[in-house]
Amino acid sequence: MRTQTGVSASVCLVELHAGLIDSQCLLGAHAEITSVITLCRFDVTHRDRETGGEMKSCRAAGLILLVALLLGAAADVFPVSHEFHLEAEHLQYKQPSILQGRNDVVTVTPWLAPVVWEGSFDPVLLDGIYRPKNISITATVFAVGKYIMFLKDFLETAEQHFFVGFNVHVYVFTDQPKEVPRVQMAAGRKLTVRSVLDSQRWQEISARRMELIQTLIEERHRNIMDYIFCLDVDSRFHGRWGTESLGRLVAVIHPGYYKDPRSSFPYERRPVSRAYVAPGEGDFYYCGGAFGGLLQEVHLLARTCHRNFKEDARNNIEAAWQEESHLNRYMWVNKPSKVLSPEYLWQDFKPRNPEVHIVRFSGVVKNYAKIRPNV
Ligand code: UD2
Repeated sequence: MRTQTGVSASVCLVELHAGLIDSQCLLGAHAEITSVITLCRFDVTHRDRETGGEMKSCRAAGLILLVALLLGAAADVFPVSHEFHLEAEHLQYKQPSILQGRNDVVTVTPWLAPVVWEGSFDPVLLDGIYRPKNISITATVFAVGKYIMFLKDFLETAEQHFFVGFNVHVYVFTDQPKEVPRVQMAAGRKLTVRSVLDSQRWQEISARRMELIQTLIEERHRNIMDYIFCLDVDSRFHGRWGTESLGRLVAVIHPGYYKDPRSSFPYERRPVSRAYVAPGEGDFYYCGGAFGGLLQEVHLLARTCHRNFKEDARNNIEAAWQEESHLNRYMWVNKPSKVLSPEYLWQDFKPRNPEVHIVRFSGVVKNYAKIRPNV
C-alpha cells in the first residue's frame, strides 16, 4: 500500500511538472503528498521501535529530504490560473449593481456557474482583465467534403467577431487543404490546415472530431494553460464572442430546447449506450456545435467522449446524436463552469426570441440532402 501511494504521488508530480493536470488534480496531488508524508512518518516510528533507534537519523534525514523535495516541487509547479486570478487595477467601467440587470432570464445555474447573456457582463472590464494575461485561444473547425463551402464565411466572420484583439489560432481540419480560402488575418491570429480523410458517413465525420481534438491537444499544446473552442463550420459569427466566454469547461445551451422540459431533450435514452442519460437526469441540452474551456479540461472531455463512442461502437451502438449525445452525458456528470446562452449558437431558420438580445454565432440554413455524403 505504501509503495502504491508513493508511486501515484510521484506520477502526479511528474504530470504537474509537465503541466498536464488542473487545480483539482493539484488538490488531489496535495492529498497524495500528505498521505506519503504521513506514511513515511509511520514508517520511521514503526521501524525505530523494531530496530531500536539505529535507523533513526538516516530515516529522519530521508524524510526531511522527501518533504523538502515534495514541497519544493509543489511550490514550483502551481500554475498561475487565468481562471481565478482576475486582476483589474485602474480600469474604468460602469458601476456594477446587484439590484439591476437582466430579470427576464436566469444568469446562474443551480451549481453556480454563470449563464452568459447579453447584459450580464461588462466586455470592457473583461477584456481589460484578460488582455494583460497574453492568453491564446485555439479554435478547431472541420470542413470535410461539401462542408468546405462554409469555411470562407466562418473564417471571415471570425475575424470580425471572435476574440478580436487576442491571440487566436484556428485549426482547420479538411480533406481538401488546397480549397481552404485565403482570409486576411489580423496580427496575432493564424491559421493551420490539417489533412483528414473524408468518410461515407456524416455521422462518422462529426463524431471523429473528438478524437482529432484530443490528439491536437496532446501534440501541440501539452504545456500551455490556455483555451480552446471547438466549433461547427456551417455557422457564421454575427456579434462579439470574446473573453466573457472563457471558463474552465464551457458548454452552449442548444437554441432548440431551452424552453422544454428535460424529458423531451434528445439525450441518448438506451441504457446500453455510454451516452445514456436516465429519465429525471440532465441539466440542459447542450450543442455539439460549440464547446470549449481550458485545454486540459477539453482534452479530458474529448478523450472521454471518444473512448465512450468507441466502446459503444464495439457494442454495435451509435448514440442518437453521435458525439453531441456523449458531450451531453459528459456535461451532466462534469458540470460546466460556464454556460453560454443560445446567443452563442442560434439557428438562422429560427426567428429570434425576445430574450435573445443579440445573436453572436448561428448555424446557417442548409440542405442536408445536398451536402451530406449520406442521408
Ligand atoms: C448537430 C450539431 C453538431 C453535431 C451533430 C450530431 C449543433 C449546431 N450542431 O448538427 O455539432 O453534434 O448534431 O452529429 O449543435 N462535418 C463535415 N462534413 C460533413 C458532415 C459534418 O465537415 O460531411 C462537420 C462540420 O464541421 C459540421 C459538423 O461536422 O459543422 C457537424 O455536422 P452537421 O452540421 O451536419 O451536424 P448537425 O447539423 O446535425
